[in-house]
Amino acid sequence: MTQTPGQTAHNLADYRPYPFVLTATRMTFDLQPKATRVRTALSLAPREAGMDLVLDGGKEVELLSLTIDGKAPDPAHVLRRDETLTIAAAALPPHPFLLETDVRIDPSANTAFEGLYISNGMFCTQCEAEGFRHITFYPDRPDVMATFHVTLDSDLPVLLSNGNPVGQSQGRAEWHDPWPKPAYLFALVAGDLVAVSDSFTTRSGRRVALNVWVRPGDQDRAGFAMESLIKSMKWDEDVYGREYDLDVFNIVAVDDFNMGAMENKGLNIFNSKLVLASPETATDTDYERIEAVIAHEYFHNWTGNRITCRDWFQLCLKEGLTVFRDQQFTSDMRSAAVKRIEDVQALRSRQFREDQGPLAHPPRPDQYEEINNFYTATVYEKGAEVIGMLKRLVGDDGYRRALDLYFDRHDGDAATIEDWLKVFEDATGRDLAQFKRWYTDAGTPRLTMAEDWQEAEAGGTLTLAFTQETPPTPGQPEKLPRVIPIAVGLIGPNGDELAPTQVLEMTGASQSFTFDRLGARPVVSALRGFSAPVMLSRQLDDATRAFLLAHDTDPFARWEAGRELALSALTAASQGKAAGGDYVDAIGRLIADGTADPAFRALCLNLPGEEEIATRLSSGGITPDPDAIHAAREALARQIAETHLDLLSDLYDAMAVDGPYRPDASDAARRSLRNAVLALLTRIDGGERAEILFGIAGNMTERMAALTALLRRGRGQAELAALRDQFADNRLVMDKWFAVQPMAAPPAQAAQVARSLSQRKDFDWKNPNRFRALIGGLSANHAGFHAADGSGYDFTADWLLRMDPVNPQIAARMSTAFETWTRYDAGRRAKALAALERIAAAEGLSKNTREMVSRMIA
Ligand code: 0A1
Ligand code: ZN
Repeated sequence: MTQTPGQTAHNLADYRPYPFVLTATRMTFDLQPKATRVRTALSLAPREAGMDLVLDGGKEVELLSLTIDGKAPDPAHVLRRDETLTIAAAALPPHPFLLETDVRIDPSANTAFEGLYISNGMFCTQCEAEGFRHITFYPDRPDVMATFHVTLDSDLPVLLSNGNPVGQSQGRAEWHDPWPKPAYLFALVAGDLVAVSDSFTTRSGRRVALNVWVRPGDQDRAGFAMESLIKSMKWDEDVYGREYDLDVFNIVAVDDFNMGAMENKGLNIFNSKLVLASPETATDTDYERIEAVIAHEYFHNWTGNRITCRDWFQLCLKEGLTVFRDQQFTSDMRSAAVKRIEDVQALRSRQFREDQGPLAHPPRPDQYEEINNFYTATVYEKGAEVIGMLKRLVGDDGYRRALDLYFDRHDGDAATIEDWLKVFEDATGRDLAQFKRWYTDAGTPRLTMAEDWQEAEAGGTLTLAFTQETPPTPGQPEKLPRVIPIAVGLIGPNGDELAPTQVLEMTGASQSFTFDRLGARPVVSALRGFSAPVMLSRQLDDATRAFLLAHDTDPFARWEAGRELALSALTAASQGKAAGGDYVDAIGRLIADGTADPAFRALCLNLPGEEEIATRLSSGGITPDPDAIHAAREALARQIAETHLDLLSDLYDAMAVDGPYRPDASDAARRSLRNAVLALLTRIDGGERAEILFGIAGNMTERMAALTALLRRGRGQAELAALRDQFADNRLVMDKWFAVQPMAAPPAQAAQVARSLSQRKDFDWKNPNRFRALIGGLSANHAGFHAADGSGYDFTADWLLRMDPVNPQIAARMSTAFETWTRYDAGRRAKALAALERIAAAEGLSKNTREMVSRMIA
């Protein structure tokens, strides 16, 4: 990969082990908002003679004193640079020694939320990836692991750190973590907090105290998080044989958090939106996400903490695997079919989009400037897909053996992708040299399938001829073929399954597979379960797609057939061609099919998003027109509503859920179908159904659905006011309130809606959730963000520039709104480029945003 490598580029090939062994870290924090003192003692031993000791340490860490085995070294041997502290080899003993430092930091000035900061009066930390260096001087890299003994001094009532509590007295708490860990897994929390508590007994009999810590008053919204934690602990024992390994497990909800959550050993810290939920304030999607993220962070205890990464290039080793595990968990807790379809939708909308543009990179990149820019859909979601393919190739038993070997062989290690692949090779005897390209190559392979049918007396023969090709990506103009598992089934003309799913293993650039002795020509159901993250193209008429939508036994392939029908109608219509009939008829049959799973019907009724239509057009070499796409999608939705008005009205009534709100999969499925119907009907009724639902619904799922439907029609002002009056003090609901307005606004008004919201006093933009709500809300409105007059680009650039000096991680992350800019027409491209260049020209731009913008305009 070559991304405008500046002086600060890090390269995978440059890896060298740290020249010192660090065995134990002892720290004492005197927590004061403006001047926190941190005393650190490191037990170090040189690995080789004559090496300088280089510690990481941000500019703002003020060194007060330093000693080696109790004595201050000659100042001439200590060199402080902006980001490091070096002690010359001449000042170091040739044997193990104790290095003690005393530093001062100012948590109250930390608006970047990296290191130690204050959120709503509570001290908390975020150390992944390189936050620890903002707390003290340290070898801040994942392959340096030590036990931690931490003492916290503060008047605040709750004082937490990693590991087990070993002492508690007035104003002081001591924690010991016996599991050696890298600094990125360190955490502390100090605040006025209350806990929802429970316990879990592991299968070998360890009783673990569980706490979900929240601000006083939020306890009644923390119960679901606790239930999710207990389910996760049990599932990891049952499915992976992994037990928890400390006496306590703490989760803390914080309001200011750059990401979703963090797996610090024994002390997970969460964005409060992924902990707090009640029916009145959280949607079904929020509940499902809370369950999944609680599981994700918990699962990291083994895949991430007990086995960590050698360096940050290996990030997908822990993230891809942990996402894969949380996806399996959700499939087991809810509906496997629905989960798979949702995951594919998310992959296509985020990762395929990333892979197609200037930010494309392999799951294991080999170069970066700022690692925080690589917490991407490619590392996470594609990293998980790659593991799904591995599992399909080696089978369930092979996967289990490989994972057991991985945990046995690498417990306590900082491992690599090579180590990971080796356990699969050793456990199954397979050669994975070619498979490894999935980790090292960027880009989404284009897979083409052609069918050839030959009649013969002994029965017909069907040949499937596949070719694969991966388009160029930054720094990788040409790619070699990959191993692609293609799950295929054959369906007879009467709709019966003729040949059950089998996995074809494609390894060449072109390859054919033959099925013979077939009675009659079957319909091929290809890429079942989305068996590989590729774009499949095949010649298929709409009637055959409708046949697959009606008969395929594989739920993903069935949904995909409907999706393809919808996309073919939408891409045609957005280029001014008439279309839509087959899809509208097929969807009518599906709506009428009372035996079909409501969740599945909901997934089929939700039309592909405008972004997805644009991606489809541009991958076919057509310049997408955002306004035409918007108009085509609206027209198709209206056509469905008008054609099937009676069916839809009946379904809307039939799907009402009685009784108290439950966030389980079956009630959520009925609500999602009903809400999909509401979205269609609101396009042609006067909005009455949505207004009534908003007024009577006792839960946020239905209220948000009703509000969104109304805003799309340019209505909903009274409902917005009602929501604000009721929830002005609830940050999480107000985030939704800020997000939905630019997102659902008619495109021509979207930037203006966002701009006027940004002038409100309660647009507390330094809070990452609030910033993401508004700025991300606009970029989720495809035609609004890409408005031809450039208003969406300008507004977004203004705010990225404002955020960058305050919180560079958030600015850099949100800059991905521009990542597809090159696929639009010349007028839009010129305006997007001007906005990006304006950002690039800003004085003092952070390394984070600079890297992103320069990759985007390279
Ligand atoms: N490891 C966490 C994600 C995470 C990454 C970076 C953070 O701050 C920059 C925070 C969280 C996870 O996968 O959940
Ligand atoms: Zn993770």
